[in-house]
Amino acid sequence: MSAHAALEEIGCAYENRWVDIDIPLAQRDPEFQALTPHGSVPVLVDDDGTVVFEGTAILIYLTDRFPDAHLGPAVGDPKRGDFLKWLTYMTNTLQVAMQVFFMPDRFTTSPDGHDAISANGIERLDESWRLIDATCGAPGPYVLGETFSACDLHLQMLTLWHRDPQAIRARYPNVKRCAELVEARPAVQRVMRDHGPDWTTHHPDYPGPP
Ligand SMILES: N[C@@H](CCC(=O)N[C@@H](CS)C(=O)NCC(=O)O)C(=O)O
Repeated sequence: MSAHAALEEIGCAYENRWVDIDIPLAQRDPEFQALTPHGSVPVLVDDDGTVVFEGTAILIYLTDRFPDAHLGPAVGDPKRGDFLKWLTYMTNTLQVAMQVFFMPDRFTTSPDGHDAISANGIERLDESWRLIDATCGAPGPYVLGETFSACDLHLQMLTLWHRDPQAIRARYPNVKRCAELVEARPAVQRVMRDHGPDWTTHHPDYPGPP
């Protein structure tokens, strides 16, 4: 959804193709499989044939490809480092904590112990959200401070990967403020409508924030 929101913010022409990830990888559209060997969405195909998978890589790619959209600091801007590090942190730490929680079987070869792995995922999630909350709070209101960027699109999306997004937001008030600012943007509202109305039913097993 964050990659899609970036395209809407940019206002360029694009075609959206939806992929059913509830079916096994081998049965997914062969064209999709050829584009993204690990089978995950999203994947972007640019007009010149460039293929980019990994959500945050797409955000960085689009930020650089469309500088006039101001989705993040350009190379040479002192804020560029913050932009890269927070996008990377969200994808390789916060999202991984979500995987530990939601998919414990991917983190052990044993059929036992899944509950303990998920419990660890919840702790890791809390750690990551607290860190991001502190960042959005000082100075805030955005991840990079006063300036909106693609980091905020990704952050807002990740707040929805919970059974009860409002509970997550109540626990991390600076994250809440940032997500609400993002959701006030017309481009994001259009994308959220496209992605469906009820995020809270996506992960019915998630017990809520720790
Ligand atoms: N590291 C990837 C992970 C994206 C991701 O978790 N995609 C999920 C849907 S939200 C997916 O495609 N899952 C299908 C699968 O793993 O088979 C990214 O950030 O783009």
